[in-house]
Amino acid sequence: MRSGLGLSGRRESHVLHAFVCCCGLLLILGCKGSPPAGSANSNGPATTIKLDGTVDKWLKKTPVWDNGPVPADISPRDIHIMKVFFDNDSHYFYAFIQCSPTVQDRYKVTQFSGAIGQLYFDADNNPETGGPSLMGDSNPKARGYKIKVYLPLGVFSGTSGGGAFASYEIYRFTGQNLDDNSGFNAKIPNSDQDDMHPNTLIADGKDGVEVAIPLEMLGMKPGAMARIMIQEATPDQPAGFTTYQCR
Ligand SMILES: [Ca+2]
Repeated sequence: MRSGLGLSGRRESHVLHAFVCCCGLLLILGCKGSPPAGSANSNGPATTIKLDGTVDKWLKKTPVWDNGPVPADISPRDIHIMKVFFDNDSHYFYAFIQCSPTVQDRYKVTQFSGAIGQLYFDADNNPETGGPSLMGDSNPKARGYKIKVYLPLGVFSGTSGGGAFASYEIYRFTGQNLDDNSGFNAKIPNSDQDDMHPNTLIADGKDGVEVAIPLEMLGMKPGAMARIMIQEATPDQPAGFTTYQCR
C-alpha cells in the first residue's frame, strides 16, 4: 500500500510539474509581445502592420501628402488619391493610400482594369542622379528617381462571379528607352504582389490600399532620407512630392 501511495503521489507530482511548466511556457510566450500583424510571405518576415485597407491605425500620423477630396470633374471610374501615409520597420516600407472610390466601389461602376497610380523613389535623395524629369519640364522635384512602384488594378471573372483586386509591380530606372515610360523598364524579380491571393504584401479595403515593400527593393536603408513622388493615374491631377526619413 505504501509503495502504491508513493507511486500515485509521484504521478500527481509529475502531472503538477507538467502543468506548472505549461503555465510557465504560456507566460513566457505571452510576455514576448503581440502576435505578428501579418503573415510571413515569399518576400520576407511577417509585416508589423496589419494590411487590411483600413485607415484608423494611420490617423495618429500626419499624412505625407494631402491631395484633398475627389474633384467634381473626374470620372467615377477613376480613383482619386486623397491622403498618403508612410511608415517603415526594419524590413518593410509601408504606404497607406487613402482613396475614393475604393477598389471595390469602382468595380461596381466599371469592370475594366485600370490603375491607382505610381510612387517613385529616390533613395539617394539627389535629383542629379537617376531618371530625367517625369513631368516634361526642368522641375528638379520631378527628376532623379530610380525606382517606380506601379499600382495597377485588375478584374477577374469566373463561374461564381467576378471581382477586382489591387496589385503592385516594381521597376528600376535603367537609363534606356527614355521615351518609354522614362526608362523605368527593368522589373525587379519577385516584386509582383496582388491581393487576390493570401499572404501578399498589398490589401485593399474600405478606406484605401495598403502596401508593404521590402526596403531592399526600394534601395532604402534605416536612417537614410529618400525623396518620393506620388502620382495618381487620373489624368491632369497634381503630383505629390515628399521626403521620408527611414526609421
Ligand atoms: Ca537620385
